[in-house]
Amino acid sequence: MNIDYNETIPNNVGLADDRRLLRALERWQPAYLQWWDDLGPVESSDHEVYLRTAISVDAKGWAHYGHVRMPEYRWGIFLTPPEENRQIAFGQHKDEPVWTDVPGEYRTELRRLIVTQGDTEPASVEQQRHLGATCPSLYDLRNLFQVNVEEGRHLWAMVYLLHAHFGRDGREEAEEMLERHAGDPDKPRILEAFNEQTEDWLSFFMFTYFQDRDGKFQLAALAESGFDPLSRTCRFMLTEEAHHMFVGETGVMRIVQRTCELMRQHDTEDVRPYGGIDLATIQKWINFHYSICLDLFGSERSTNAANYYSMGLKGRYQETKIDDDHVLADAHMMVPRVDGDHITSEESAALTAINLKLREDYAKDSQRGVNRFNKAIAEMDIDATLTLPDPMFNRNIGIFRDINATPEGRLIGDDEWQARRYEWLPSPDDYAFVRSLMVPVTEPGKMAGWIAPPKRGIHGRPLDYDYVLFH
Ligand code: BYC
Ligand code: FE
Ligand code: FE
Repeated sequence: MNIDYNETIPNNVGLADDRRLLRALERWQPAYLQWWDDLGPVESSDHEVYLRTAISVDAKGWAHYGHVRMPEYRWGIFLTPPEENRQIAFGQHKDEPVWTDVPGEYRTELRRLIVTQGDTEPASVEQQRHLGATCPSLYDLRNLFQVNVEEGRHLWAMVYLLHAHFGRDGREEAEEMLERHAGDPDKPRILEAFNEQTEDWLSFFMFTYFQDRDGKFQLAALAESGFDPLSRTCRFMLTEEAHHMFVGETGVMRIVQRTCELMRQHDTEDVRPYGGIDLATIQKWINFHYSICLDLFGSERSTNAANYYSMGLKGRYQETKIDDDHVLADAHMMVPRVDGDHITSEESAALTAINLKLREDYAKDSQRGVNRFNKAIAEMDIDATLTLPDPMFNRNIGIFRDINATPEGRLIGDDEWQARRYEWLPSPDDYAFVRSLMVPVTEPGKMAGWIAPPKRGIHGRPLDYDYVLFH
């Protein structure tokens, strides 16, 4: 299924045959471009960036690579091809044919899921807009912009669903996607972690490691949806998402490597005087980003999540590979419980614990990359490990929101939390230090001193390739 680039909106959904829909999207397009200009990557509109663009939805060779100005990027609408006779895999409509139109009785819930998903995409672009000014290399600058244009496309993916399937209120929601802004006190983004700032590259790599990974898990759960257009669009988004996580994991890995090199070279843990980011600081960034991302899964017990599941709108991670009845009427799961000054757990209906299940799958996936960081540290003969903080640490949503705990999971009082939280989370001084390292490096092939070079370039290009051309 190839994509027609002669269209103003590249797509594989037959837009040319639906004039009403095409006109509605063509009306939204200038507002999107204006938003990109106002709140996308700063002072970047003249750069020519070596970007990949989707030209087909086939797993093999979907991408074309070439230098493009970002405002001219071909944002489009791409769904994976429909699976013949696909059936709903879970919930009370299990085994019924999937819906190609919105089921009227679930319209509100479905719209809400799509809006929440869509809202995060432009939010991340807004959060990252200043990073270009302090890139550690051209290679990294290009990766930042690649992630940004694809998050922009993810917004298109959700806006298409709203326009195509939700009539007037869908169009209104699409407009509001460009009116809420990350960190705006009056019109903030919907989910809390999407209102934080991402002002340094350590934060960017943590963001793409942890927050884009929430994207991976949420998209995977929505890819199971009985609403087939949502499922198909999420399936294609997941192929793009893999690169975002590659950027995050290799970015953190390269910082860890550089830190370990400096530790060995100078025989000290305190590599700050040598322009490196000490492991203790990296750990604080992990503590912060992981804990705010756990909040993105919602409450451990959630009737919303139970409803989404029973209605067949949002499944579990890899739903069809799970060996159970996919209805969960009688299934149970242990859910933590705060009992005065200690934590116990209690049996809860698995249906209401759907968010917790997804969060636990996310935690396992997050841990795997951390293990790889630790392996690299050990291979450099350094006796240190990075860890994910306990799920009780620094939480604002769910069971643990009203308690304080250390990263090891020891409950503490408010006084101790106030006195010690900057032992665990980035302090203003830590931010100031990391920001002091953020000076732009834009000579092809050169790297900032706090990060190791990548193993290889993009799409077979050498490391000193002109990944971004400035004009
Ligand atoms: N912040 O039943 P509950 C991505 C609200 S990332 C603020 O516990 P539910 C990306 C909730 O709305 C993936 N509010 O939770 C990554 C509800 O409000 P009401 C994004 C929150 O609904 C990087 C109340 O609290 N996609 O793609 O089961 C770069 C009780 O809710 C939060 C999705 O999230 C929060 N953290 O689950 C770019 C998928 N958590 O009803 C992109 C779609 C909860 O009291 N969204 N609340 O008004 C969902 O599936 C669900 O909305 C959530 C929340 C999992 C987020
Ligand atoms: Fe995305
Ligand atoms: Fe992403």
